Amino acid sequence: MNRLIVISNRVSPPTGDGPGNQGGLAVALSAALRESSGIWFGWSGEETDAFTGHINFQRSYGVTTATVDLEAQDVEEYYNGYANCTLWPLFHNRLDLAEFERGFAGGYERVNDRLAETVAPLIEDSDLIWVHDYHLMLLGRNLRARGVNNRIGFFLHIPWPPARLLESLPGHGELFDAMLDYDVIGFQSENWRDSFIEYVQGHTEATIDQNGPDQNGIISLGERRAQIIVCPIGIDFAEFHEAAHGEVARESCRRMKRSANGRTMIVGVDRLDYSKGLPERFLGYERLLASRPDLHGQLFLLQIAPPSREQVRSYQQIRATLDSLSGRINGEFADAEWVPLRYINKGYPRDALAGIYRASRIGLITPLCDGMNLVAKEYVAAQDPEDPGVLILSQFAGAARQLTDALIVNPHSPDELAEAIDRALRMSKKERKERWHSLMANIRDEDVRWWQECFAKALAGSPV
Ligand code: GDG
Repeated sequence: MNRLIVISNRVSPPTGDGPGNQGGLAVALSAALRESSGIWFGWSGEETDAFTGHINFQRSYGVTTATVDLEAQDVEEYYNGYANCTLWPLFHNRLDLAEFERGFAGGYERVNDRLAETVAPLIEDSDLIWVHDYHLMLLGRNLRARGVNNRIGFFLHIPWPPARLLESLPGHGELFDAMLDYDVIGFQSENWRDSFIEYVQGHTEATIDQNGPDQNGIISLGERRAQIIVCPIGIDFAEFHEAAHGEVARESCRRMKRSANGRTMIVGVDRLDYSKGLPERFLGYERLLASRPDLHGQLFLLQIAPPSREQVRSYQQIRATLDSLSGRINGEFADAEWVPLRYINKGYPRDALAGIYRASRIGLITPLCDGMNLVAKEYVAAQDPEDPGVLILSQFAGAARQLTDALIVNPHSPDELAEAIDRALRMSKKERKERWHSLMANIRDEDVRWWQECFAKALAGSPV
């Protein structure tokens, strides 16, 4: 078995916490790293006065991690700047929020180069290298420049934007060209793959051969060839299922039901991010309350939204918008005995979250643009098979391509959201069970280990 080197912006080694308290990605990558005696390399999350490239090696639960500190300027330009203020908004269709600062692009190039310089000496000839996400799109190129000829794969966790949007990015051609230094490029869904191919066809000299066995395509430019794969990430089904049946989840479910006091509960769980469609979700819920006074006092929406990227202005703005919208909705509709919207800016342990999902009749997951969306899958996995809830899912989440038996909605339309909630409230138990069984089959079969194996196979050069 070849040794695996995983490279990602941040490293999250196993913590040894109980079932359900480690994210699925960390669990899947840790298992693969453990089995191949691999290394997980990335930024430590810490700042240092001057970059030294000193690597801090640690071992936890059989996984070796190697992390480096970055300079404050690196963090500002590469992470807060190019990753979070340029690429993230642009790749999530928010050109209006994207900032195109040369300093950010310079910082991104510098950090991708520094990380390549630091990790290159750790790489041995037969290692397979798996680079993750939009923070590190140039890393493969920088490794090649240092003579690394190993197979290197890249997986994009977020969407690839439509070509007409990517065109707005200064230096988009170089960014794309650097992608061809990867042997494998993985996307979460066919939609993002198609946008990538649209860009290749309309803006580059590269050619695409889509006649291979997997139909996704091989992109060639000169001597370079990159295989495209679609490989949707899943959850750690077995572990999440166990967590959902554990004592913490059961107690959290009981407490939520007690607190609901007979009212129907709708749940949303999202990092507080403008891509997740939270204002639009609140407006759809408000539309329902405005048009259906008979529902007042009968239901409530619990929105859990732990703050994220608080240094970035657009995140401060979305938080202020939501504070004001939630205040308006509760001000208008609440009475002394009922609050229609419970809006919470803190996170919960994952096993407690599983209990909250289970107590909720409806999972309302309506991002405006999302690479995949794992909350949708967790919600389904946590349901009671005898009385499952209904998943309402945005058509713009990568997950919508797999979870076709959810109620699929356009998250921009308050009327469609209100109608979908009404339909979910009225759905018979028989229909709920049928839909849930079909959703579960996908979530169980295409779990995070399936995803990891699917990518690893392509990376090893085997047919997917
Ligand atoms: C990116 C892409 C893609 C949320 N609140 C709490 C909590 N969470 C956990 C959820 C879930 C995870 O965070 C969020 O994952 P998502 O997939 O929904 O979204 P992103 O963070 O934007 O992730 C996305 C993903 O990468 C993987 O490829 O699916 O499209 O944007 O697991 O449960 N966890 C805990 N408490 C909370 O309050 N413990």
